[in-house]
Amino acid sequence: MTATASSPEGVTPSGEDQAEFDFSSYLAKTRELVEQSLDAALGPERPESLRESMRYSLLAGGKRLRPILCLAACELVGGDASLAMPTAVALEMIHTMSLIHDDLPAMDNDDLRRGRPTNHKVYGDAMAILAGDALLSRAFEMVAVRSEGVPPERLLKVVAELSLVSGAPGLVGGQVVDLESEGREVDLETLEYIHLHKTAALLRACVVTGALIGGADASQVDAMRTYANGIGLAFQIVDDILDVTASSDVLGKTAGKDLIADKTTYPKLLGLEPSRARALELVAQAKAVLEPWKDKAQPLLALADYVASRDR
Ligand code: GRG
Repeated sequence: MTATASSPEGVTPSGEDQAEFDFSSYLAKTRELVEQSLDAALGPERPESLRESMRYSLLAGGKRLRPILCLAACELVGGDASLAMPTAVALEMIHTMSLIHDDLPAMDNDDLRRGRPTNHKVYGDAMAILAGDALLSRAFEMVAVRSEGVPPERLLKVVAELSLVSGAPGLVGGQVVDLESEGREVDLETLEYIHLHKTAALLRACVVTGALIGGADASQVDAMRTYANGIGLAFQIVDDILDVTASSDVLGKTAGKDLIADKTTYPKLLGLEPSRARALELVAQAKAVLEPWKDKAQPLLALADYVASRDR
């Protein structure tokens, strides 16, 4: 079995073992499979300088939450997670390219990402832009060309989902409103708009595409959208909290950036404790959507808790 086709099969326990679901070993095993598939995904890129810049950011670690969500959603609806691996890799490519572009001087102007200098600090602005562009194109290639065994009508829906999330209705739209809001008073509605687009949209695409590949029906896909909106906003609230409570060393990115950039955040609008309470409430709502799946939902339930309790 090639690395790209590696399956987290056997990672999710079945039958009686479900009650003793071991999340940390699930996370470690699935992450390892994702790392192998990411490493195998970037082969033939030329010129070498571009390949190096793409690999620098794609293989820089990170929690790999997005691909794991995709694989877990595929298994939730009874699919074979190995068939979702190319899409899981594509989602991490889109996430990584968004981080590279977000860190550029023209945007958040950050020097540190995933515990190392940002892409443009090492390779220059032009190469960072191009490496991001190439990762985005490669993501679509992964889905359209490298997803053997997935019915084409499912792949078409996956491509549609990824196109929407990458563009104005998703990350780009959220980023524009975020940039335009810097230094301004922002209300809760605008803040939620930014984060539903910048952050929750990609998490939504992860579980929706995973479920589509696994053969989900329309109501199951809707449940995934609701789940992801909840964990997506919770993820961002926790991100805002960590920006003020954690160190750059632990985060692997510059802490305290939101204050410096004069950004409106959940702690600034609501206060720290109410922000924590809101994140927990959103996670509880997300988990409630998974009730019909009972024990099969254990990975996604645990991932929702992880989003709220993470420390980096
Ligand atoms: C997708 C075409 C296209 C353009 C991107 C720059 C941009 C447009 C959007 C910005 C999106 C962005 C950087 C959102 C922030 C999301 C976020 C909270 C990232 C941190 O995610 P983690 O903590 O990071 O999962 P790791 O490093 O663990 O993967």
